Amino acid sequence: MEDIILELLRQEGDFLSGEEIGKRLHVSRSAVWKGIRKLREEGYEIQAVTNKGYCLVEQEARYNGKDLTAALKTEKMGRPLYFYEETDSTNACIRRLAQEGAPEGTLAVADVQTAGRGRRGRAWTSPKGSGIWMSLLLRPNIPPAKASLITLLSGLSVCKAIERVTGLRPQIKWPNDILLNGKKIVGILTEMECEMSDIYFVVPGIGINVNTESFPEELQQKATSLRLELGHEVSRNDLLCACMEEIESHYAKFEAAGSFLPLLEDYRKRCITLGATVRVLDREPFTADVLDLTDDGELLVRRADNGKEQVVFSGEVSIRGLQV
Ligand code: BTX
Repeated sequence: MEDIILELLRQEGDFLSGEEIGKRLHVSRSAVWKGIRKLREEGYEIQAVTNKGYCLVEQEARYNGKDLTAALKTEKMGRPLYFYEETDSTNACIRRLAQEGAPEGTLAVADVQTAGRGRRGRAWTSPKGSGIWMSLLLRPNIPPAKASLITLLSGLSVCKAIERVTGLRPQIKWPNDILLNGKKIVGILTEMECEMSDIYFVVPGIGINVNTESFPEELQQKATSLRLELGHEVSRNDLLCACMEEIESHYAKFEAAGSFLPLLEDYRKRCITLGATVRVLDREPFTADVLDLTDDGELLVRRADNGKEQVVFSGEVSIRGLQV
């Protein structure tokens, strides 16, 4: 109830009487009063004036479930949004919600993760109050072999959201890292549950270093944040909402085409791996030149040892001269 009252007061931007709020929401004045009290307890400043009613004293949006949901402009992505002050890993939250039947677009956001995960059992540093740690629930109608395209789609979307909100021009290191000045600013861990031919759900887990002021020693050469690059803070609310908008529009194109083709050119433009010499960290690692991206978002490379062309589907690729 209090969420709707907050939204109503926000939209009004002026005084609304208790009676009017009650009428619009079809509830009693005492239910309105209880809602107002709850909002005040949560820290919202609401002015009350006899004969005029209630007015929300405009405050900067806070990083919580209510303010984020109110700011979202999407139809599907981020709805509903579950906000955790602290959790182990938002990917684990979404897996639990997915198994309970949550709809596509459900988003889990945490202010701090105590067990943030990277790929292959690595840890993802997710300190409090500084980053966007979020996981999205998708139920795409594609074969499991194509699920890795969701990583590319998420990476491209986050990259464009960062461009839009900050004016910076990050680059994508295939398949899942976003870099600024050669350091990692975003990591994406995509997990899925499927059977032979069907995907039950895919979970892109996205970690963005937004306002991190400093990193632990071992990450200082590899990691950076938007704040460190720009010299000022960035609104996590604005950036999260922009990410959801970009994912929504890219996902719609991807689903309509049934392929990554409509997004390929945009991805190519930002992909730092194209044209680079890389080390493919396969079971038997090899060095290769990257020639192109295939229509399915795989890397086409020429091996240095035998000169043969080969497609690299997934896995770890390090770029010569880069620490990440
Ligand atoms: P990755 O395996 O590619 O990268 C992990 C490596 O990145 C670590 O071994 C470390 O060297 C470095 N690293 C750790 N923390 C950071 C950081 N904050 N910034 C830059 N570099 C770092 C990347 O895995 C995938 C990360 C996904 C994180 C999201 S957060 C929301 C969701 N929940 C969850 O548990 N994981 C995802």
